[in-house]
Amino acid sequence: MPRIDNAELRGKVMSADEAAQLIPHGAVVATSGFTGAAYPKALPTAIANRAKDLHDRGEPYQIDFLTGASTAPDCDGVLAEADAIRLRFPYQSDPSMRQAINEGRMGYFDTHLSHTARQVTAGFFGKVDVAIVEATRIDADGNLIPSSGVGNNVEFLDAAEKIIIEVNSWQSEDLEGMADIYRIGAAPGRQHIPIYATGDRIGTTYIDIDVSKVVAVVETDLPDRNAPFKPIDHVSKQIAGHFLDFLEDEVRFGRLRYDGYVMQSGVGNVPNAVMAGLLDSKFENIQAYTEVIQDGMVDLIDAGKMSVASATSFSLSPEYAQKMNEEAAHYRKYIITRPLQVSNHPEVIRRLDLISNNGLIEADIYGNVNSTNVSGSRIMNGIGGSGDFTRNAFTSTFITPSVAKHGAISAIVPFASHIDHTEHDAMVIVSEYGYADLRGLSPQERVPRMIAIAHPDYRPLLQEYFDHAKATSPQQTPHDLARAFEFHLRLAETGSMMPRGA
Ligand code: 0RQ
Repeated sequence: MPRIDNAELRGKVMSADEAAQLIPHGAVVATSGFTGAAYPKALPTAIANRAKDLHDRGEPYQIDFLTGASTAPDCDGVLAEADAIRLRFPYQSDPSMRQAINEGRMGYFDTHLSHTARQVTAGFFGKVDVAIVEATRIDADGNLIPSSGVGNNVEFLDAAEKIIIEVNSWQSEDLEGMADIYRIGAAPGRQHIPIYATGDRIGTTYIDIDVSKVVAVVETDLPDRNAPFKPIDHVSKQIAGHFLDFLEDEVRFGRLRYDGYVMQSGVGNVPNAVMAGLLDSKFENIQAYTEVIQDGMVDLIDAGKMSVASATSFSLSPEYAQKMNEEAAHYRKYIITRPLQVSNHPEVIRRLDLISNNGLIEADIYGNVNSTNVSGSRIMNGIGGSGDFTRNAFTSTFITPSVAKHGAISAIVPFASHIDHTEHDAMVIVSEYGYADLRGLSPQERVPRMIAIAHPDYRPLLQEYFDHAKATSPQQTPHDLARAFEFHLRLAETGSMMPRGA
């Protein structure tokens, strides 16, 4: 089948450089792209080159850049390096972009991903001038067949004044049938989302668009650029082991069954180790209602352990992305890609009673969690979907090594220097020393559990802080505000949270 099956849109084919000329300085540009998959591959470089040329001539050129979530070096990376972005929204994880944000060269704001499409269509970021969306194919009616992710594409295409489509022939045509496109509608009169089980399909396999808004179609043949995972290290294995102990204990307490565990999983080394552990576990018919499909889920599907995985996009290593491409006709029996508003919707997450599992930067002794800002200031990535799932899960869990930077930083601190998930949302925290089950406990009852999963070197310091805070401020949540950030202050002054000579 031709990749561009619509005659009118075939007539709009042009080069990426020509299409970039249609995007003026100051434009609000909303694109596909979610965790290294399905992002536009040609336009970002063309826009970056345009920005560099204009900057060299002393002329301004910057756009506001809205996406589904993080993209890749050939999208977020090139645009950040060219200083081509004024404001970026939402989630990013690119090193060059992180640097530009933390150096103040670029504005950045992230929020719970389930809210982002609504915020954009409501005009929080001004009107959307151009949507740039990757598709695997355009059908005869001009509908888009999504590539390796859906993200905010539907709402961006609906909201934008102009549309540019990148048709990427690297993406398998067999991806057709994987997507389940459903518009959640608008209030007043918005209906419920009729997903009652993880694998329910409620929409179409394509995105219908207003063809008259399309100003350019650009043909590409370029791979998604996901970073490969690090090999699973000893600490990750230990954390995964404790997480699996937690699941086993949930079965013992009658809160979970070996059949039909519904998971959400953040991305990274430790979540991958958890999935590797599940391969050898007693759990069967595992289901994912999550944000991204990862290597570990593909392994679980291959092993017959996972029956269905629902997400908005892929976050696969290059090797697994290649495999997905080659065997998409097989995997689409197990995998559903949905609009971000649906994959992360609180209504469905609540209904499915799932167990969420995400990474963190630091947690404090009372269970407040920082996922985003190192020492309260330096952005790492963003909150992404972690809040959507943490707030609405049946049980929310977080996994973390007890220390970062070879022990110079403790992941358990007296007071989190930035709080993304409050003590009201965070329920279970897992490190290589065990799991702290905070459910049903008052703040002070939580402290010994949190200290028990801290690194042994930091436990006496945390205990001393708590004893001191309790003695000087014997209230519900004891704190001595003059000392609450002493770990962070010491880190800033000496490069380590550990006192000299300790
Ligand atoms: O940096 O590689 O330079 O050493 O942070 O840390 O331990 O490898 O863990 O990859 O799971 O990332 C919270 C960032 C954890 C991630 C965060 C440094 C550490 C290392 C990575 P180096 P690890 P992870 C759905 C879910 C928010 C979004 C989310 C995240 C690097 O999980 O972005 O959950 N979460 N989305 O050394 C200084 C500390 C640190 C620290 C770790 N306390 N201080 N540096 N690091 N702790 C997916 C989406 O929403 C798209």
